[in-house]
Amino acid sequence: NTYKSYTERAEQHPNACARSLFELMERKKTNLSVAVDVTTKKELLSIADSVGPYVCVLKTHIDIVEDFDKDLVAQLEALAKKHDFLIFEDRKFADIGNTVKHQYEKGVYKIASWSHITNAHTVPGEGIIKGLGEVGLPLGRGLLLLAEMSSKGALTKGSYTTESVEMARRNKDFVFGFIAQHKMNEYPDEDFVVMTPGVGLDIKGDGLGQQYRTPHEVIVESGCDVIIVGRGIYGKPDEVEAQSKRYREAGWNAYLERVRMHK
Ligand code: UP6
Repeated sequence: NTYKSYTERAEQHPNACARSLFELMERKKTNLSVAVDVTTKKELLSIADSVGPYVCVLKTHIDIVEDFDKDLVAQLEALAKKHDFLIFEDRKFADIGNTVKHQYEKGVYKIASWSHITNAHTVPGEGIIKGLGEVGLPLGRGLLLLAEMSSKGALTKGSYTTESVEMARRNKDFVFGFIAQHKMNEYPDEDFVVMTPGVGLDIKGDGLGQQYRTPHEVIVESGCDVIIVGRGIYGKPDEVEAQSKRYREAGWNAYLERVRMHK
């Protein structure tokens, strides 16, 4: 399934969240997700509005925003409608099921109420998926599992990764894919979405362990589906739009090449 078109994958996907993502990617001709890791409401909204036309998913770290308020969420939701993108709060939940359930639904951020997609580490075991699912499933939300991280020395490898994939297989109603560095589909009937951070065209790392690969490496060579780009896009404030166009084109061309190669 990795090598089919996003349209074909949308048509046959059992998970509603994956279906709407694939449809949206084809409609807007983009497999780009921008990670907007800025610390003020004003910057977050301004970047979201600039990159909006070029992305399928806007990725947030809502807990780094110094002046977070309910209005920020309302405005993000309005931008998601205006530009037709999904919101992905990159919360990386990592606790027992009962705790993450509250972290997802309650507290200051009420993530489940506005974020279409969120993600979780698998280190606590499957209870984390069950806990998050109690909140997210009735709302039609989707979950990604962190099967592999992009950073140097990450422990997410070997049996950790393969067992994470097994957990996803057992929870396909809620889990529709992974944060990972290569495709995870192994059987003809399975179609996990792989969203991949650690993507950059100009540099190889950041001095704090991050490692970058190109959209071509990620999409064509490794079979991932969505490229996640942060500082490569918002790093130079006067180039946000130009860089979004550049990464969108690089990601989309890589996807077209992959579909052509496997026809
Ligand atoms: N991210 C990674 N690697 C992972 C998982 N998540 O970098 O394995 C997230 C970071 C950041 C974004 O939390 O929001 O992806 C990458 O940003 P960058 O492109 O500026 O490095």
